[in-house]
Amino acid sequence: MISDEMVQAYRRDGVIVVPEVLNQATLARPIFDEIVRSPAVIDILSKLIGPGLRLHGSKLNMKSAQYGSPVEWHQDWAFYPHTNDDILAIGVLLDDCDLENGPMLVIPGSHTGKEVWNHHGEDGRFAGLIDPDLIQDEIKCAVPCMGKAGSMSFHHVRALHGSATNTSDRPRNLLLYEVAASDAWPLMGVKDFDEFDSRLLAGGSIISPRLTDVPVRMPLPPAKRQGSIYETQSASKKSYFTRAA
Ligand SMILES: O=C(O)CCC(=O)C(=O)O
Repeated sequence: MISDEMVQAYRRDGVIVVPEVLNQATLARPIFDEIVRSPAVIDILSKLIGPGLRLHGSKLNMKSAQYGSPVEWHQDWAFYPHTNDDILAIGVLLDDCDLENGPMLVIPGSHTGKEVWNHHGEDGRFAGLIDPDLIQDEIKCAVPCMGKAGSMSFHHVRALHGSATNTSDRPRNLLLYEVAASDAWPLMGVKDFDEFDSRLLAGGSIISPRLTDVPVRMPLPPAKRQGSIYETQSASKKSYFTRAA
């Protein structure tokens, strides 16, 4: 795994890169795939947006104790508009979550609006967040998604949400899966059809997307630092939540 030359290089340079300490199978963390494909989760998804289901994406939002960053108010729909909005995100609580460790805050009913909120900045580029001054009334209605570790929230792709800094002395780790009805096709396009279909969770391949009357603003031109939601939102001069010093 590590040669004598590498040991010497470490002693000489103080730094080395050891290739492939973990193999691809370990890195792929099949447990994450197993969770979203588990019968209990598929049963809930089928009732909410099924029967055909496709994983759009997944990520782990980690908020460390006394620090973990806020996520500014946004709709996931602004990031990945589709031909219809039968799409949701699952939030798997990996830690017990309460008001102090930065729960996700969701504004009930906000997913039914006729318009899509503007997520662009003054420079005309996608900013991944809504100007908080424009949604003061909505913010007052926000409810926290709290529970014991192992609980899961499911929020509609057009639901307005955000989350505050973790001010507690406990971590708050949230595993997110974005799941679409399999007949919802991403308006940004499908680059690799086989890869697209490999993400089917239930039902077969679909090549006739279902089009519904949904309000859309494309997330273009991309943000200056387009990347994770934290990077995408970082260009904005406005913020609602207070950051740790
Ligand atoms: O981590 C959170 O609390 C919010 C996550 C979120 O809204 C997102 O990543 O889209």
